[in-house]
Amino acid sequence: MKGFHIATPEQIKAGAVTDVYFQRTAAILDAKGLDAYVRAEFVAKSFPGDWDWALFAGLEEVTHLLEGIDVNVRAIEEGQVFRTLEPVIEIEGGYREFGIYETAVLGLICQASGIATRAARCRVAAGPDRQLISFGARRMHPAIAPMIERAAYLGGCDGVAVVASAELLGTDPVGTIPHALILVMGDTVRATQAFDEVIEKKVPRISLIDTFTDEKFAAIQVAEALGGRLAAVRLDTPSSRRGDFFDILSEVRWELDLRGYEDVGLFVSGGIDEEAIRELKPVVDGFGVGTHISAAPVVDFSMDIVEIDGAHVAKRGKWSGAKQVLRCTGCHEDDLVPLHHAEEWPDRCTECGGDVEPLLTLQMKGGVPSGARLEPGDIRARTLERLAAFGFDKEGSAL
Ligand code: PCP
Repeated sequence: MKGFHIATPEQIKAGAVTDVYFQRTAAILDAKGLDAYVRAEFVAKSFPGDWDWALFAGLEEVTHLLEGIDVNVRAIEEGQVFRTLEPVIEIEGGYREFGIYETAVLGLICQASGIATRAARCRVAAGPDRQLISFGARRMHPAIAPMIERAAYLGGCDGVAVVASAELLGTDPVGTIPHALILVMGDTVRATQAFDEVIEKKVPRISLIDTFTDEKFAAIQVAEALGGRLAAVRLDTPSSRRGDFFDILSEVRWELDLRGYEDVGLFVSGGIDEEAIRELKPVVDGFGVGTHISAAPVVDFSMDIVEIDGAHVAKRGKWSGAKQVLRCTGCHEDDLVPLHHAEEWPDRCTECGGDVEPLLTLQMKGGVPSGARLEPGDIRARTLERLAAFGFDKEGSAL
């Protein structure tokens, strides 16, 4: 029995997680004594669904993967907004140095960027005042739960549910109580009281109220049992039993307020997506989002060689030449994508006269990381500032 069906970090670092044709390419080039000094860029030609922007994530692991390989890397920062046809990474070096890592580099940024983007879209839908928690690790292979929830956190989730993920992020894991506890103890109030007695006081008391009876009555009972110690009630009611979820939540809200429990929040989970967040936001204080974020569609990046031994070369359908992405820090209107070696770039935005900043910056030289290393919380804070700068946090903003 091999154990878990996952690649080890050593296998990934050794380039063993590669499509076999890259290994065969290396063998052919070696047999022919050939190589070339290239610049290769990673670009998404399209986005999933109706996305017209995406959030970049995965660079920290790419840097770890390539550390020690004699290449230079330019990249945009993690948590940066990007658009289609804008390079997010460029690797420069002998093709034989890094060609076999194409599979792994793409794998590290496609999935993470999709998750970060979904989390950012949920963040925008929820607005700044609603709690947004990653609840979806259970939908994916446990080996990558920390990566998944790091991307969800960078994208704007306030917290993550998985202990190992929270350790990676340096945060406290966030949770409530499962149906299993209530079923084993046989009663929602008793399970909530046990939670209150046993669990350390800093953990918010959030009771799950949809196991046995109508949510309204369970909410009142747990509020009366815990009084001011009850932070919120969670409704995770499966859609098959939900009926009009907004009406149920409004009724629970009414009954709690009627009895003086205005401070008891409503927390929802189970099938929550951006649309549900927008619909329920008027009456909900927090969202636990699982599958919608953790099983986000991947961003379809590809790696393309755009310069060989200094000459602009690209395959059919791909624009050759090493590039830069220029963004106005004022209006954030359409980015410019000039040649990296362009003699001069515009330093002022033609739309608003604002400053123009190059997004692709040096992250590695000769296999030695050189970019600033930020903590996840700082990357997340920067992401939220960027989403606001793009106006994505405005009510009904164009996503
Ligand atoms: C699930 C659990 C997850 C939620 C739903 C994620 O409820 O609460 O965190 O759902 P999603 O992937 O559809 O967004 P249950 O399966 O009832 O689990 P539990 O009793 O542990 O809450």
